[in-house]
Amino acid sequence: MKCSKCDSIAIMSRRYSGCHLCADHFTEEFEQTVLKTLHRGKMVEDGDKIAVAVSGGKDSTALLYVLDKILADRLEEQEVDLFAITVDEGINGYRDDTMKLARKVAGDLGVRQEIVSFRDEYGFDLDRAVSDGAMPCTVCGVFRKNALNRAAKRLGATKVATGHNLDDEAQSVMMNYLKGDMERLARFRPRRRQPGLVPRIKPLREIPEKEVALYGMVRGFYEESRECPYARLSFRSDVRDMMNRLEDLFPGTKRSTLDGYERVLELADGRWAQMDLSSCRICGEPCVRDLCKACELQAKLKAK
Ligand code: Q46
Ligand code: ZN
Ligand code: ZN
Repeated sequence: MKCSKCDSIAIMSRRYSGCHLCADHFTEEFEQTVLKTLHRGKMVEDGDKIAVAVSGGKDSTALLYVLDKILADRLEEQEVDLFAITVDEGINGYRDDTMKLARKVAGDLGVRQEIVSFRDEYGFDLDRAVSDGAMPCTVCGVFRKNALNRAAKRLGATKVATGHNLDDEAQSVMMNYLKGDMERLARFRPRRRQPGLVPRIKPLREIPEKEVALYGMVRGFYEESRECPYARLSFRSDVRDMMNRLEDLFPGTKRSTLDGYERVLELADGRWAQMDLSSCRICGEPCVRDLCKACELQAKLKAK
């Protein structure tokens, strides 16, 4: 099959648009889409110090690679700065491999990297918390968010960039709809800054997961990594399977889920209140009540 833009052989096709692309046109389009996402969301401003959350998985390594590439001139001119933060949750038989990949990609690109671990920050490996009965993805999500924000502030970051792709975003929207969690759904797309919270940017949010993986393969840095052993235990995993099935049957479902959410947000503007966050009385991190989720969890785990 030929590329829709030139005579070369296509390496991918999109069922929802009928477009086929060769390797060169695919990478060009991928990088253009990321640039457009950055511009549209005014995600990167002069003077920004961007902390890229790099786990070593395919999304975050692609994110570090593509940001380093498309911001190359601005990095050279020192208009912006870019570094990696890797959080080691302590997941035996899984994290060691991805940590290696994270170190490799940061090293290859010459991007400095800060590593923080659950053990150092909270006194627990995730495996230990799970063996004490905790829900893995709940603990993981709460501690990781907290650790990233704390490390980003310590290192003077003005933005935290994460590798969430279109699939992740559509899943998150669907999960919050299914749970009826309107407050979380409103917070999912923050419209204002909250004190103490380094703003997050998601430059890959318009790109399907499969295309993020393909970008890594075409650019030659993709390495197959295992799935987290806890991944199948989460609600997200069921929603992911459901969305994948729907996407197979009705191509474009993931994109329309996200686009529909954006339209609902516009229509509901001002009706879904985004709470003012306060500061945790123990660690000072932003939170909804007087204790942040990380301190709450840490206390529960210590009590066990
Ligand atoms: S690493 Fe952590 Fe994921 Fe593993 S425990 Fe769940 S949240 S599945 S991205
Ligand atoms: Zn082409
Ligand atoms: Zn706290």
